[in-house]
Amino acid sequence: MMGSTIRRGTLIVLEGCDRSGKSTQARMLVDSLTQEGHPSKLMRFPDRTTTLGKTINDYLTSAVEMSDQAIHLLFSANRWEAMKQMEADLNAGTTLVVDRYAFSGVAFTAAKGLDLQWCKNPDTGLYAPDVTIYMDLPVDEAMRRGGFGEERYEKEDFQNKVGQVFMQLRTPEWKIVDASPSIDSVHTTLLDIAKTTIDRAAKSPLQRLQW
Ligand code: Z5A
Ligand code: MG
Repeated sequence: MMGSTIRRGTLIVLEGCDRSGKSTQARMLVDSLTQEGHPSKLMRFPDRTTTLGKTINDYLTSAVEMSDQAIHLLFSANRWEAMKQMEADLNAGTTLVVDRYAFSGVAFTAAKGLDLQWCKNPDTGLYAPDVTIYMDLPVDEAMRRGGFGEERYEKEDFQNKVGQVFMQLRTPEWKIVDASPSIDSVHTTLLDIAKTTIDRAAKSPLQRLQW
């Protein structure tokens, strides 16, 4: 049969500090892309629904304690356990909009003072995003949004450190988006980035994360 090759799906990652609107925007992006005829699926890390994810949730809600190294590896393993399904979805032409990924993994652990390269190693070889969108929001503005302060890492000093590591991880390919305008306005910006990336990504093979 000729001309029936399926365009691969695109891997779109949303990163950023707490309350920058990642989850809100990831949901809206999947809805708009789907409506515009791009099959899309929402994913989030940590995925708290798996066995590993339940332990991560217990850690985040301070129900259990764990060493910094052990929890770091669990967050990474929680991504690795999703890779098979992600590969299947992308090969079937489904675009994945991922709410946090390996960059959060590194930023949160390195902010505790652990070696940056050590933090990167377990996530090396994961599928690399076709685009990483960084939602940029000053921490004091984030704190005025709903829900801040209920989980382990939701403290101003720590969030500032996390933001500094994110800026060390950024590459010229990252899209830095001002997350302070209205939800609809940020959505318009993200949809534009997503559609441009979908057009471009179909022409190139999926990469692995090397850092
Ligand atoms: N973590 C880690 O340590 N290692 C890892 O490998 C990974 C994660 C993957 C839980 O993550 C914690 O795990 C997280 C990092 C760590 N800890 N911290 N901090 P999570 O993703 O499950 O966290 P979350 O509970 O979803 O919160 P969040 O991601 O920080 O929030 P968000 O998704 O960026 O924001 P939101 O839920 O879309 O919006 C927050 C509020 O602001 C909400 O009331 C919205 O209605 C409002 N909002 C959103 N956009 C706007 C605009 N534009 N204007 C005004 N108000 C807005
Ligand atoms: Mg979220």
